[in-house]
Amino acid sequence: MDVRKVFGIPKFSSSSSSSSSSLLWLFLFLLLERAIELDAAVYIVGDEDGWTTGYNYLSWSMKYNFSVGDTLVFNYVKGQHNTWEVTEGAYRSCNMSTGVLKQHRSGTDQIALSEERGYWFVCSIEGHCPGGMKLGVQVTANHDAPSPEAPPSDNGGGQAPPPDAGAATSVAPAAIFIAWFLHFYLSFASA
Ligand SMILES: [Cu+2]
Repeated sequence: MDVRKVFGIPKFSSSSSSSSSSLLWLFLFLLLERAIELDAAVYIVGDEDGWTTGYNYLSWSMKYNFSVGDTLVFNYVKGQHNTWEVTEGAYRSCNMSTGVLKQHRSGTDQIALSEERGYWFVCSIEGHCPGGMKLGVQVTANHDAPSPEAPPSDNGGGQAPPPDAGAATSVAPAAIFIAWFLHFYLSFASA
């Protein structure tokens, strides 16, 4: 008696289609993972102006709703600026003698907003924080949380809609279709 037949264990050595099928599912898995990632937004701080002096980052931050899973990217010429994550107190006072949480200085600092809380960033180069190189963002639970009415804002600013809600829902069916198509294509190719 062939034990593999009883338990339905595939014979990998004799079947080429089972290995291509495994690759197919890996491909599908990667596509779906990518689709889920697309639900998280990446924000270039200061948009095309980047992280620099003479820019109003308070106005910039009020254009968006930041959610857990999103990423902030600080772009600047390495050595001319930096990105220090600090406490709210250090952010407000621009006094970095205490309250420094993390120091970034790569020139393309990518900061994952992984927690539901306020994040506070400054440039520590002398004069830059008092000159406006400071950013505070309030990170909320997620994009899809229902918000029947815009919550009251202490800034009185308008609420911008989430920038990319729904991106994942359009990519996932496409991934399934591509995998389905490849499944039949590979069946033909290996026949
Ligand atoms: Cu600076």
